[in-house]
Amino acid sequence: MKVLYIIPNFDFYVLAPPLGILYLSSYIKKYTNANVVIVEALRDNLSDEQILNIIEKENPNIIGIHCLTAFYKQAVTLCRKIKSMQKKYIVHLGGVHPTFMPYTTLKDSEADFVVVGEGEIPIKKIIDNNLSTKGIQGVYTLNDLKDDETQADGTPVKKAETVTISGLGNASADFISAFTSCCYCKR
Ligand code: B12
Repeated sequence: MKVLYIIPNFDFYVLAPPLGILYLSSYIKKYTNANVVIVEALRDNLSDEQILNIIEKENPNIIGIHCLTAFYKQAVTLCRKIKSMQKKYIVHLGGVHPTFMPYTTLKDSEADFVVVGEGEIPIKKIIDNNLSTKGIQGVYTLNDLKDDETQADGTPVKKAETVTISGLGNASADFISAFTSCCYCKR
């Protein structure tokens, strides 16, 4: 099983390690037998066509696209391009924007599903279930939703289950931000 994550390219000047995707990658490697490939299109200034070539070469079982509002247009355009490739890949989006606008994101992107909230537990369950997303908390297809806040049965959209970070006990954290020396510099 191979999971391929993409950080889309957009017109931006700040480069930072993609912490969310790195969390997902570490979790998958620790708790499943799947391989992970990360395509850093922002760092490597890749065009969509170059990304599609990498996808063809890597031939992943499932593709995840990181999505903030700042590069929403690029993320949904890329997703639609992947969905129109000859091979039918399973594609999903996650991150801040799909978390608060899951229905709109699904409609705009034509993704198979979105993940609302933290992605670690949902992706592990999806891999364990042989890529079935049925009944996994925080995972939504268009059939599951009425709008951005309401599920098809009228109840509110629920976030994914939360990973408890070792050392923090049951305390909640809004974010964890970590910096090392610049890993993108060759010096
Ligand atoms: C630290 C931080 C930064 C750092 C980044 C450091 C780094 N190494 O990544 C810096 C200062 C560089 C930065 C820059 C920007 N940031 Co910032 N940042 C944050 C902050 C405080 C924490 C992010 C973080 O690392 N979280 C921890 C990781 C583990 O969580 P995560 O990234 O959310 O990922 C989890 C889930 O979202 C999900 N997930 C994420 N991606 C995917 C993909 C898939 C496929 C799946 C299934 C799940 C999934 O699973 C992950 C693991 O649980 C958040 C606020 C917050 N509380 O989250 C704002 C925040 C994300 N930033 C924000 C913004 C606007 C920006 C900028 C656009 C600002 C600007 N105009 O320049 C840039 C964009 C940079 C970029 N290239 O993307 C907004 C985004 C709002 C939005 N609607 O999208 C936030 C939410 C702050 C806010 N409230 O306004 N940021």
